[in-house]
Amino acid sequence: MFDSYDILVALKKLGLLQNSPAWWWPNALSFEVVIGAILTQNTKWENVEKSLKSLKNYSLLNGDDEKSLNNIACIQKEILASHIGSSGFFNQKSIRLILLCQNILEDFGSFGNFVMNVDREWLLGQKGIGRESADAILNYACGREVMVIDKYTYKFLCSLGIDIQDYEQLQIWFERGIQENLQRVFDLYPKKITLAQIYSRFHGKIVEFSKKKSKLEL
Ligand code: 39A
Repeated sequence: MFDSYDILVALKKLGLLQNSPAWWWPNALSFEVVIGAILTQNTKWENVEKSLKSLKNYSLLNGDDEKSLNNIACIQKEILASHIGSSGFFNQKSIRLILLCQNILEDFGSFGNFVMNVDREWLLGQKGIGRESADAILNYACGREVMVIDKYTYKFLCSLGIDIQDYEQLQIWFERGIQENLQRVFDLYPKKITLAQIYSRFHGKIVEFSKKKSKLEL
């Protein structure tokens, strides 16, 4: 029987992230990930990139996390919706993003404090944030040791003959294979790397592999 360590080893040999950022998700460990995690719901990543570009062109997302958080918390919902049209469900996503940013400010005071102190329960209590978005924010924006589970990870494992439908059980399956082989996992990387980044790159590899595979199947 194989485990997720064996999958990581196999995917690592394919060099799938050669042209990707260090954490795979662009501008990881920044406020932009919070926006991207909501925008990517029910749409393709390429559409999210267009929305993020529009927000950047108008300096609403500007590389300063605290200013960007304030910008989105204070923006009119129609204006935000006009920038994120490419991501679909733009009215709903606009309202949810603004509320989320207002709640971050109200409960944490700053993005820096949010990164340090937010937990999964708080995120799941926010309108429009489910388990996948919560875990994407925890791992890719906050650098926490969490493996994101999504349709790619589910279908990937299914294609290998393991059908685990429950989100948490699937997450445990992926995380367990890594944790039980931790030293061997670290030995796969030439430079020092954190467990959080290993999860992020592992998830990224599965997404990139799945996207390549579906293109080949067309
Ligand atoms: N589906 C996706 C993605 N596809 C992605 N990238 C490519 C870079 N990200 C960051 C999130 N979701």
